[in-house]
Order: sequence, then C-alpha cells, then structure tokens
Amino acid sequence: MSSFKINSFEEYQEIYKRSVDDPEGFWADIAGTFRWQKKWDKVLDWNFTEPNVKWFVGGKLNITENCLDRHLEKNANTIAYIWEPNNPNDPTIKYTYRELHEKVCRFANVLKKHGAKKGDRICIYMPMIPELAIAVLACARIGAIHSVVFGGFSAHSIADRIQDAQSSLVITADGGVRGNKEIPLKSVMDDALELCPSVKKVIVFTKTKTPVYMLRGRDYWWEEEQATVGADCPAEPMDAEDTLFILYTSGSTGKPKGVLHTCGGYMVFAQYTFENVFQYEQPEIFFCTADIGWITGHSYIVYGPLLSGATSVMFEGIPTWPDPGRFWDIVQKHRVTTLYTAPTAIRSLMASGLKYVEKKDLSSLTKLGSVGEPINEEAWHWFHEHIGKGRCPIVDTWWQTETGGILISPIANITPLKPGYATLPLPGVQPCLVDEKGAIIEGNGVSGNLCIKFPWPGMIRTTYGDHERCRKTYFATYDNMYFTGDGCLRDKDGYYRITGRVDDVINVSGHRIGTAEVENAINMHTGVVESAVVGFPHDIKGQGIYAYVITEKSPADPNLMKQDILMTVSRIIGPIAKPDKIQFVSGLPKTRSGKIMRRILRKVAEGDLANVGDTSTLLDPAVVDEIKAGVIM
Ligand code: 6R9
Repeated sequence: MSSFKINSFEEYQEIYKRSVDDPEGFWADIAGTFRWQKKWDKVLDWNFTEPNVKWFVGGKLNITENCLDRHLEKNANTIAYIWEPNNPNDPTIKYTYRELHEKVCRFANVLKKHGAKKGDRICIYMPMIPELAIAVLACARIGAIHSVVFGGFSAHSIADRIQDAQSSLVITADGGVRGNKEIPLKSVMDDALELCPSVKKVIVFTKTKTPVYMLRGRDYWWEEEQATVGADCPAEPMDAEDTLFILYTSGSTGKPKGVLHTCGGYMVFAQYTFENVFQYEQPEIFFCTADIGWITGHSYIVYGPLLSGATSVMFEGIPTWPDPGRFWDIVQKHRVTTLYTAPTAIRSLMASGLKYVEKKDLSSLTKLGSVGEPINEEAWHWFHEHIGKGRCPIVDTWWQTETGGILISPIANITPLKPGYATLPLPGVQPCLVDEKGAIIEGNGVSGNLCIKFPWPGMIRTTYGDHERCRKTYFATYDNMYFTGDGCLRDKDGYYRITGRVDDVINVSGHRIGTAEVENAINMHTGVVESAVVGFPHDIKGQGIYAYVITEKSPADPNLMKQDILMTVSRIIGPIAKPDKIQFVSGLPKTRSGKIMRRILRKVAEGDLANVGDTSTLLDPAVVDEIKAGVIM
C-alpha cells in the first residue's frame, strides 16, 4: 500500500526523529502519495499567536477523488462499507467503491440541483446508515461544508448549530432506530427549523417510514430527487486550505464551538494516522463503533478508511441490543479484524458478564483500539484477555475533535504496550507537558498540562465565525503552543498517560459535555435560581454528571422537580447531558468575588467528604456542611 507505513519500532524512532528535524520534508513525502489537482507551492506557513496555520499552501484537490475515484482503477469492486442494521434479522448492505462513488456523485447532483455550492454550510442530521456517509461525501464532492449533528441532540441544539453556521440546506431522514427506540428525526428537525430562517431546502431520506410533515417548496424526498439527476459529478477543485467541515464540540463556556477543518491537511492526516495506527492492509475488516456525528466517525468511519481503500463495518445500532453480545455477533458475522471502540462500551459489556462473549467466534480479530476517554486498567485487561484472547494489541488512541486525527497512540504490533497508556506520539506530533506558569517540563517521570508545540496537518484552523474564541481557547493559555485541555503524565520511559480534562469539561461515555452548557440548561427551568455542575467517577460512563441546584422555593415534590429538570436538559441539549444526580441546596460555595469553588463541589460529588480542603475563603463556609450532609452517593 502507501509508502508511509512504519514497519518496526526502530523505524518508528528514526522516522519520529526525521519528523522533528525536517517536518516539512516529512509531511511533503506523505502528501505526495495523494491525488492533487495541483501540487502545493509551500508545505507549511504558521504561527500560533494569531493563530494562522496553513498546510500545502496553493495545492488543489478534492478529498472525494482520493476517497473514491483514486480506487476505481484497480479496486472498484472492493467493498467500502458493510452496513450492519440495527435489527440483526434485517439484511446487511454492502457497497463497493464503484457503487459508493456512483451514489455520492448522484447525491452531489441532487445538492447542486437544490442550489448548494462551494462554501455553503449543510447540516446533516441522520441515523447511522450508509446515506449518512454518502451525504457527507456528496458535500465534499461539491465543496459544500458539512456540519454533522449527532442524531441524539435535541431540536434546540440543532437550531443553535444551524444558526451558528448559517446552514442553507439540511439533510435528514424521516426517523432512525437505535435498539428498541425510534427517533423521529424529521419531526425534531421541524421543531429546530422554526428557529432557522437560513434553511431553504431539506432533503429527507426514507428510513423508518414514519409519517412526516413535508413542506412544499422546502422539503424533498432523497429517493425521488436522485432519480431526476445523472451519476456524473466532477469533483469541485478545492484549495488545500478551503473548509472541509465544521463539527461542534463542547468547551468550558456555555456555547458549543464549531471546530473547523480544511481539505488538504485533514485528508493527509486522516489517512496517515489510520494506516499507521491500525496498520491497515486489505483485506482486513475494520470496525469503528463510533457514530459519524462525532469526530471519531468522521475520521475513522468516513475519511481515513475510504482514503486507504479499506473495508469497514458501519453499525446502525447500539452495543446492548438485542443483547450485550451484539458487538461480538458482528465481529463473528463479518469476520472483523480490527475493533475500535470506547472504554465506556467495554465497561458496560464487561458488566454484562462473560456469557455474552463465550460462545462467539472472535478468531478473526487481530487488533483492538480504544478512544474517547482514559481506559482504566481493569477494562484494558478484560478487553485484551476476553476479546483479544491475549493475542491482539490494543491501541489506546488519544486525540480530540480539534486534532482531526490520532496524535498519541501505539502503532499496532510495533509500539510496546502499557495498559492505560496512549504511549508515544506519532511521527509528526510534538507533545510537551507544561506547568501552571507555562514552562515546559523536561525529562521523564513528570506530569503537567498537555500541549503540542508544532503544527500538524489535521489540526483545527479556527472556530467557525469566531477566530478570537479559537485563539483564546487553545493558543492563549500558553505562548506558542496548542493547549489540549488535558492533564497528562509522562512516565520514566517517556510514555504518555492522559489523566483527563483539566478544564470545565466532563467526559461522559466519551462524549464531551461542558459544565456551563448543562448549567444553562438547568437554569432554563422556571423553578431554578442557580446551579453548578461537576463530574464524578462513574463505573460505566467514566464520568457522570452531578448537579447542585438552588430552587426558588423548596420543591413540594422533590422527585417530580428532579424529573422536570431532567426533561428540561433533554429538551435543551439532549438525553446525553442529563445529570445522573441532582442535589437541592440552599446555596453554593462561593468566594468573596462570587466565583463558585468547583473544587469543593467535585470533592463532595466524589464522596471524598474528608478532603474538601480549605473553606475559609468562602463567603459562607456553613454552606459546605449543608452540601456535605445532603450528598447523594
Ligand atoms: C477523539 C475524541 C476529546 C477528549 C480529550 C480527552 C478524551 C480521547 C482519549 C482521551 C484518554 C484517550 N480522550 N481519547 N483520554 N485517553 N485515548 O474523543 O474527541 O470527543 O473531542 O474528545 O476526550 O480528554 O481531550 P473528543
């Protein structure tokens, strides 16, 4: 396959060194293996102060030519996707690269027919069906910017994202199914669209045959439209630094931000990381269990595997339906070789017991992967022993929406593993640990805040519509460095272990949720005066959400009030942001300047009542005793 695959640990060390000594030469060699309509003039232009980062300046390309057209000559009949439906009794659908190419081109023509053009923002709100990948690629084909919104978000969240991006077109489905739950996607979208005058056209795919409202002149059926267009759609020439997509993610402040990625750098980084970390080779079967609504799905269900000409399994459902053996059934049925999943899924399947694993034929597996949150050693060992049968390496891949692809991870079968460690940076990635004052901590056996001190092609370029926010969030904390928001330790061997967020972001089942976002949602409830939200350790989810809530008057029916608050959060954000625990309090621990001391609230939520620390600087230290007395364990 490609010429940039690392073959041994010695080679890793050599290549890593070269990538630091000569980053431009290193990345130019990798980029040279792609199909460019015009070669770049300059590999890299950058500063981290504005910030302004440009890769492959002056180059022209279309990522879909690299994902699809490039494979047609020799591998047109290779399977691109094996789609596994939610209901195991429904038929599997397989698409070859040739079929996928045709479907993407056809749907791209539908988008064009409805006025979509280069630079337009298109919101995609769909279930995990092949048409979601097709919609994403069709946008890229014509140079429109896709903004995929996870199917579990509420109308309110969708509206925020559509308004922020000023999307003009929406692609959705009548409904979706996950487990035994049906999600009325179009109906949720209709509610969102009441608030979104920028949207002129909506294309609706028929999935569940749920009755839907179809507004004349605005709403069109996917199936009908695609019958009216041809299958030939030349790829729009894109500048390497033209926008490929926006993906919204939570941060410390209330409003999710639109992380923006560009065509050239993201493309190079997605394939480079996919092939190296997973050491992918045809005819392996790669199964990433993420949803395309998150970055993991963008990079390792859509772009990375397709760029590599890989065969992937795409799964519509959830790991626990019809029973907690579903992943293993899929592995067995499709002879999956590489399973890339999240610690939260592993812990939940582990809790269901071995009876769901024992009779399954997992002999096809050769590699395992983990992403989304730190993997605890118990889950690591269970995954290694009971799923990988001791013979499959686990690549614990650390990265973020903002990084576009994997930054720190073992390379399968090459990097010596250590449970709980993301191990070493990929060549081309220069991490460092920084202390509170911003000084780089050298040497091993140290810990600090994780930063990256040199650009990599897949990195965030801006936050959509608000460059200052991007600068402040990622480039202003420390001079000349990208700040990840994660804490990290580097052990005596130089191995990295990510310890979790150091900002006000909670990682619930691998999903990033901003505490401020949840607080804003809780505060929307009429009876609520103020709230404070913190994370606490949760056996399955990694972190759970603990909310301290001050109400106007003491609730007559506290249980009902809690239900109301949960409903409110579901409406405003989505079910994933619902607090696990709600404690009613009469006040919050605040400093004299009015800042909530979250450190104290975190300690209480963790149940570590003895170690809340110094409370003498609080406005009202007595409130801490009340909070401690009412803690929900
Ligand atoms: C890809 C993705 C990013 C945050 C990140 C960190 C946590 C992701 C991890 C991990 C420890 C790993 N995270 N992978 N922590 N080990 N292997 O998850 O992107 O949704 O943006 O979340 O997830 O805290 O900062 P995103």
